[in-house]
Amino acid sequence: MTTENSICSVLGIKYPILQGGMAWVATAELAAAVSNAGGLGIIGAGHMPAEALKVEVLKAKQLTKKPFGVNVMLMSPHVKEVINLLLEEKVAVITTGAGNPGEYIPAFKAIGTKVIPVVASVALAKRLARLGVDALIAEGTESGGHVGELTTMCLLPQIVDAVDIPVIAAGGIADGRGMAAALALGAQAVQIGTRFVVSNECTAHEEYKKAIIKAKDRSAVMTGASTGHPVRVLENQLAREFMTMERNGATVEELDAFGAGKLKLAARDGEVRLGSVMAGQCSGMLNEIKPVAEIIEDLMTGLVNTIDRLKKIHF
Ligand code: TUI
Repeated sequence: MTTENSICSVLGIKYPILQGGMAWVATAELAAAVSNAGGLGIIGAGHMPAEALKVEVLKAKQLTKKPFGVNVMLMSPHVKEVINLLLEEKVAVITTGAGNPGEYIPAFKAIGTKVIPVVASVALAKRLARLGVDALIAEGTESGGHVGELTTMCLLPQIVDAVDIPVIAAGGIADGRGMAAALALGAQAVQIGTRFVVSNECTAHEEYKKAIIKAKDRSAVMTGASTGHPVRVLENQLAREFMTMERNGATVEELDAFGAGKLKLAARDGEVRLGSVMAGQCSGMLNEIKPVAEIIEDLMTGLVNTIDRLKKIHF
């Protein structure tokens, strides 16, 4: 099975699989397991202060000698100090989410760190490609957490056609069939979040993992569309209360205050009724918790089998 392609050589990885940098969920343990298994593990910085993130980065450096990345949430109040820490620690790959990382690109480029922003629109993809980013992650609304409006199926080919740099597909991909579909649409690699949450190495609370395993096709719903910060979560008491507040005309400030701290409550404390269980629409197809290495093996075997099946179709 040879899957070496240009994004793999740029990132120094064996398989074209990046693990989503999920806040409160993607810790050093998960990131290192993914990197050790041949993908690119990514620590989710979320709203962490720089000192806390430094602990995670140093832990990941202990747990793997392979490259790994950090996802920077650009809405974080600590974003400036987090960027400085990542420059100091010379983390190999930075992905960014929930904003425009333009002002930080020159400093990372200067030290050879690969910068890969997550985008949910063609306009931002074009703007960032012009600024010299190394690749882009086109994230469809199927993803968990903070999302855009377009589906992976429609967003991905439009971004592939609009830029000359490698594009990584995210949103709705949880098995080899999804990987094949993403590659068919022009992606060079995939970024996978929810599938890696339900792994042995993920340090999220067991109740969070169980909620994903229990989820059905329509369990992942979008909240917060009225605040301009749409967030996909598994439906629970919190999601229902949030949607009721939205319907009753709550202000953005009220909704933001209500949502604060709820992801930690679910992911760390295991409060999956009153916490925010961010997860993608693919949750319904996930039925078991497995080691990361097996997940990656399944993805690659499924990818190869799908391509073989497609090759046998004749028209
Ligand atoms: O960032 C994500 N997903 C996230 S961040 C997160 S942390 C959080 N915690 C509590 C409430 C809300 C979030 C959980 N999940 N994905 C990457 C992503 N970025 N998706 C969409 C975007 C995006 C959206 C708008 C990127 C840029 C953008 O516009 C920037 C501009 O200037 O046009």
